[in-house]
Amino acid sequence: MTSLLNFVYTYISDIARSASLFNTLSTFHTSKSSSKLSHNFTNNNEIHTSAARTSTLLSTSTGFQLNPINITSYRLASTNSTWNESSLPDKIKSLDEYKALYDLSINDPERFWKMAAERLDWYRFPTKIKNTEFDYRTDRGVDIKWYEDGILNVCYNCLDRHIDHDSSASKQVAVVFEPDTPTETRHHVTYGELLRDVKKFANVLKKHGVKKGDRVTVYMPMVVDACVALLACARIGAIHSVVFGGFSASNVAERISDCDSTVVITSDFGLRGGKCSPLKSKIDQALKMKQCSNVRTVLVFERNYGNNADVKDACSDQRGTLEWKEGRDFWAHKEMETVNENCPPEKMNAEDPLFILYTSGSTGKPKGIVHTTGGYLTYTSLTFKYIFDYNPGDVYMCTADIGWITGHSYIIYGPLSNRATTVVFEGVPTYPDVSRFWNVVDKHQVNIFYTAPTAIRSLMAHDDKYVTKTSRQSLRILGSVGEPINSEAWKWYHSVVGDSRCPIIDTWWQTETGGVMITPIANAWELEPSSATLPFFGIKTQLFDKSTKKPLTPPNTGELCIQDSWPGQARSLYRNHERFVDVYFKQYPGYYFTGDGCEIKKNGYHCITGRVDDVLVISGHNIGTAEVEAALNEHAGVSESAVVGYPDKKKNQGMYCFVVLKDDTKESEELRKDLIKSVRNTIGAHVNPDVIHFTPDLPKTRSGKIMRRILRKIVEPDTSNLGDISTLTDPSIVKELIKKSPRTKHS
Ligand code: 6R9
Repeated sequence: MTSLLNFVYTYISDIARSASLFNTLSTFHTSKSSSKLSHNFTNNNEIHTSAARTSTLLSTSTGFQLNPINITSYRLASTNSTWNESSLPDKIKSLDEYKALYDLSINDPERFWKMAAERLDWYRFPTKIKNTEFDYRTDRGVDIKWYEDGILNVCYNCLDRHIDHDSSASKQVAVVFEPDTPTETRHHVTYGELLRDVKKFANVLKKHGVKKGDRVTVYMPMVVDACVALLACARIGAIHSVVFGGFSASNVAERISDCDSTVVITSDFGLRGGKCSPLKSKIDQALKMKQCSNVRTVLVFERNYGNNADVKDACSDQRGTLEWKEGRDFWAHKEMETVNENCPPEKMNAEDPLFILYTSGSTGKPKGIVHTTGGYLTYTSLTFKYIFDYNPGDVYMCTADIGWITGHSYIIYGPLSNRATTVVFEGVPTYPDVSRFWNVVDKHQVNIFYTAPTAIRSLMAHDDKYVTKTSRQSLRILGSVGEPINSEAWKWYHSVVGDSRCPIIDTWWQTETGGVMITPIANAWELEPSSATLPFFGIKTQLFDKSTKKPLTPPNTGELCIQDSWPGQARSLYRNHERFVDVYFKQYPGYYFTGDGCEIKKNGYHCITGRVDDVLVISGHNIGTAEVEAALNEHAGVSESAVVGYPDKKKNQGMYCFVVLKDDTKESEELRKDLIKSVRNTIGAHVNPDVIHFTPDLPKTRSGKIMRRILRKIVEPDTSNLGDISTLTDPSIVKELIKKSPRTKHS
């Protein structure tokens, strides 16, 4: 802790020296947690800051942006300032500074991304920065290389180098572990301790024959050992493939065999919301399947309660039943006792793969997204630092699971490469009650909090008192990722959770993009509810018309593409470059196709409208389901909704709305009519929901995304083949929906 404080003080005095701001230091010390930045909503939902900002030192020194943004077209009007420095700034303080650097990043990407790479430590600094081709019609075809002759190690950059540069880093907390049961004794892990465990575990992997380039499947709960597993792979150059702990045995088997892993890292159990999840048994089941016959080693971390005799062990019934295959299964902690602590990091080429992460595709066969070493780390490291305005000493918490890209990029690699303190949260937002997030924020004095709209919507369905009874004074920045955040949820997050004082950083990106692409930069410019605002450095967006395939000039709405490569992007699909090109580069030759719709407004702000395949065509009108959902969610009684189409001879498609009501709202015919009316009022009289189906819940994937594929099948109706529903949080909801659907009854 002392070192943390030292860090903060050193930092403050550095800033103070450069900005001659000694007189504001006391304000900073005392007001960091109590300062107010008040936002007023105007009629058009724009937010203007009305009070002088005191919550961060730099804003105090520069003054906050009080004027509306002066961008008249999508191409940001150039500024008078150009970037003449030889390195990147520590933070982005204003829209002008952003514009100067943005111009540079687009006009001279080599120079910009060279400066970004200088933030990392390299064994050999690259002489070639960018070498990329997006056009599949060229002889070269789609081919993406960044820093191709550079040599570095990701684990070294996340751990060793902080200690090598400043020995006090070894005592700084790297990971704060918040267990599922709040009363379980938590342990904080310092950079020194994490490095020691990673080195040992890396030696365990080596002992079991894992070499550079080998694939290792990781199937772990949200515990510190998961970070150890990933960083150990990175240290020795093994390619990790994390499979989310909620996936079924057959899903894991499919992913183990697709990338041909011979080693699996797991845990005996996992805990979520007080329930025990038998991870090791699921691996046992998976490995009995023929396609996994190549797996020769399973390394098992132990999840126990240590000295917490007072905590009920939710796994106690199952502990005695663990299967153990001698010669294949090994306890990680025992193996770690047999190896030494010395494990030099492997020297990796910048384009060597770092990991594979499977994401769902439209065909049902998962896509093994491949990310590489140098570009990925440069990008996640820079985005983390700028977007969240991370200051030394800040405590940062992201509620994602390491099974998803957000967990990879913004729990582990982005934060640790910046010497941040990152919270690993094992639990769920609603256990033991719906105050959990905010209690954790208070307990660990979290300054930056990053979560998903689905969590926000589920929490706002309950009484505000579950939030307001907590302090949350430590919070400075709130982030959102994963889906469009409707303006009601945005406003609730901003005003109730953030006490109208924390900017909402709505970050748009994808597994394929590696890191955040369109986003506000904390405190640099004004926000609008439901807008991810502006592209990050090096990201040039382009809209296209879906039917004519012609480029559109903003302000406009269309299909979102990216014009040129950025270092964090996926290089390919594992052993399937052809599918990579087909899915992302064939629709609009020369562009990366995101699959998302987007509106770019007059001021250049981007609003993601949802997946483009989520568009209904009703009586000749294109209607984004996300738009209808937003309208339904605006209604005071609605917690959440999902809209899908079904075939209709007259109108082409009919509109079917699944609606989850808030705790205190009862379904009624009157409410049904009211909802239809408000959709018509909000979007237009051409938008008429045909069916309103009230339901207590929606079928969701473990990462919180609504599984529309299943909803579509229910309303078509074609319920004979629903496909795999084992990845849902609660598969039983599907039966309920089928039973109650007027379309299944009458079919
Ligand atoms: C990081 C992540 C990617 C898809 C993406 C889009 C949706 C993510 C969003 C958002 C609107 C945001 N999405 N962030 N939509 N606003 N801020 O979620 O990756 O799981 O691959 O999902 O999620 O549709 O295309 P991934």
